[in-house]
Amino acid sequence: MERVLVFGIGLTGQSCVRHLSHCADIYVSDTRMGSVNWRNEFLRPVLVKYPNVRLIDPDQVGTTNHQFDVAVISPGISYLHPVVNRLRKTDVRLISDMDLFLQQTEKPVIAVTGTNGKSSVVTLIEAMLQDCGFTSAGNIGLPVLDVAIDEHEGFVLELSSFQLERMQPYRFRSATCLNITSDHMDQHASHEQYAAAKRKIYTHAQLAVFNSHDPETHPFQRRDRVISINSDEAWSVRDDGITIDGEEISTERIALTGKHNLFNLVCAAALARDAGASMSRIEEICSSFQGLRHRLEVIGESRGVTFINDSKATNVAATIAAIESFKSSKKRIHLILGGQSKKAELTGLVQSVANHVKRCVIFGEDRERFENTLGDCCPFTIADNLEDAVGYSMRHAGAGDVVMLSPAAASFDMFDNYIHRGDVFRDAVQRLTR
Ligand code: UMA
Repeated sequence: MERVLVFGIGLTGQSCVRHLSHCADIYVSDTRMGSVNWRNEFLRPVLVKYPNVRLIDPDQVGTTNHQFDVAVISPGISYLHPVVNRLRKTDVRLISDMDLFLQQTEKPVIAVTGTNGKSSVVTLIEAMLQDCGFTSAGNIGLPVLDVAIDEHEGFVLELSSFQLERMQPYRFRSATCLNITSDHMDQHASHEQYAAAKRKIYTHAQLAVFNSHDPETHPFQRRDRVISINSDEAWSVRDDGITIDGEEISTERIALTGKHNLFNLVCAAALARDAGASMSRIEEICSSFQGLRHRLEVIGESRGVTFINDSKATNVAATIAAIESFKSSKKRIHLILGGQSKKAELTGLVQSVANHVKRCVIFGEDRERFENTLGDCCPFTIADNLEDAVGYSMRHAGAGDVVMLSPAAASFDMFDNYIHRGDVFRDAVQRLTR
């Protein structure tokens, strides 16, 4: 049997152990092995269920004492990590859970990447293709190896830059890179390397769909089959609506707001239509889909103040899009932001904050970086935690204002993930508005 190292025991690592347990000699490792909480929550259930799985200290991985045939590296571990560097110097084959999944199926796969909007577009495509038996997986929250392949006719995969950089190029039925802005600079060597990982999605794709106005997201080479949104009149975004396969749909018939969402709709429709979605189903989704949880989600109203949870905004571009989506409503925004900035350039926020934000409350690990960047743009305060940030914003907000959590940063300094952060925000709002 092959000796397989599963490095990183989160959702992906666990799915790999389940998938490989019957056919390989499995070793697991994780950089969090010293944490009691992590051992109890993640490691123990794996070792109890799979007693043959062996645990190995990360310091030992890649040394002469421990050699493997194959290593699966979880997406949360940087390819620049010293353990990965050591492994690369051995004969080990580095593969990903995506490779293991894609080796098993000839069914159509639609692949979606981009810095922002991936989950919304994947959810839209899945809904548009509901009658055609497609299901979604990947970075959206479900490891691909946990998908029941036989029960579906096709797959819509959300792929992060980490998943793309560590998988073999695959012959997707269609692929898109929605946008590329600065993100994850703590885990990629450069912006160029991050962008290259994203554009790898097109390598063998049969159809490439992209925004003609955004050259950084275009395929490296000329392709036979493309939909170049906004240069192709049949697929475009206008101020008053969108055109899908030559058919105009006005904004009154679209539930989502914000120009970035109009692009997301056209892109999702192009990919879904190619895979068999009917126009009537696409139009139905355009008029009914109101967005995802934690994504510009209206979670309550009190004394005329609207509370918006945009916890999924884990980078600067997502927060700018959130602020700009209120441009035409002229509402005054009380913005709560901060967390782990991932070494991103924050100055992109300055103009939007100066133009549209009334007050900022800054919290989290990189609060000083946010303070130094935004300090002159609008009045601000520093909060110790998210609950205090909500309380402070509420005291200053008046009727017609918006209090919005849109952090422009990752959540891992204080929360399990962006979902946990959004739930804490919601609880604080509910408690304080009772
Ligand atoms: N970690 C360590 N040491 C390790 C392994 C992980 O500290 O040895 C940390 C990572 O740095 C990260 C956390 O643990 O902070 C989770 O990492 P993981 O690789 O165990 O993640 P999984 O639980 O397997 O979840 C991953 C994706 N997470 C990441 O890429 C960080 C999930 O995307 C995805 O839904 C899941 O696989 C199934 O495909 C989440 C995410 O935050 C939503 N993605 C990033 C994003 O969208 O910005 C890329």
